[in-house]
Amino acid sequence: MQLIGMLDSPYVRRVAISLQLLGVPFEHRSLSVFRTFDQFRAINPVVKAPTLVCDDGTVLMDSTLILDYAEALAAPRSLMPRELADRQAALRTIGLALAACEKSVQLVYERNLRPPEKQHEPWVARVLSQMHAAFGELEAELANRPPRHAARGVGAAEVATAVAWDFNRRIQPGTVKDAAYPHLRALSAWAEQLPEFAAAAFGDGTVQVRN
Ligand SMILES: N[C@@H](CCC(=O)N[C@@H](CS)C(=O)NCC(=O)O)C(=O)O
Repeated sequence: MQLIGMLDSPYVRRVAISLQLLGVPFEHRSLSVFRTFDQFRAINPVVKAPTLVCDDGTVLMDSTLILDYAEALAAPRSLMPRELADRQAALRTIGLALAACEKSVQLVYERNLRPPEKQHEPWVARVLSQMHAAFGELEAELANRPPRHAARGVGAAEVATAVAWDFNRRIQPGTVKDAAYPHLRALSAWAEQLPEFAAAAFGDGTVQVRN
């Protein structure tokens, strides 16, 4: 299987870390949806990162759908809790983390892809407020439910949350104030030292997979 996309995308990084944690072997190709558009398009005409080229040649996209397939491949191993209340909590957390990623990415696109005279500040303000809300809710979730990751290991919710936080720090440093998010900082510090996170470091490198 091939995972296509760069690790400066939180969605690609989420998948790269999760595949390792699930024990699903893959090869990583660090193609950019912008700088290597044509090369990417030759693999997936829709040019969405992450793209997963399955062993039978089927091309999947969208991190959540790719991880659905990976979970099926890895079963009974899973990054999702089985118990209903825990699963519901994980789904809520993942939804918040993905919204935080989406809003962070929208800001990058607005600032970097549009010429200054075409930027629309009311839209930027709306996206910023949604991004802050998502991180605020994630922080509250972590504060209200004592994190159990250190005891039970990293799961899908922790991966999504840690990746979203790290991505935001790197692309918009200072936009979300560190001091207000002690639980997110602690989770991130814990997660980033795990081998699966370190092997898929943010940036333009390739996952150092240990199959
Ligand atoms: N919901 C998707 C979002 C993926 C996404 O938007 N990826 C960006 C890279 S961070 C992308 O493909 N951008 C190119 C484009 O949308 O044209 C997921 O979870 O995978």
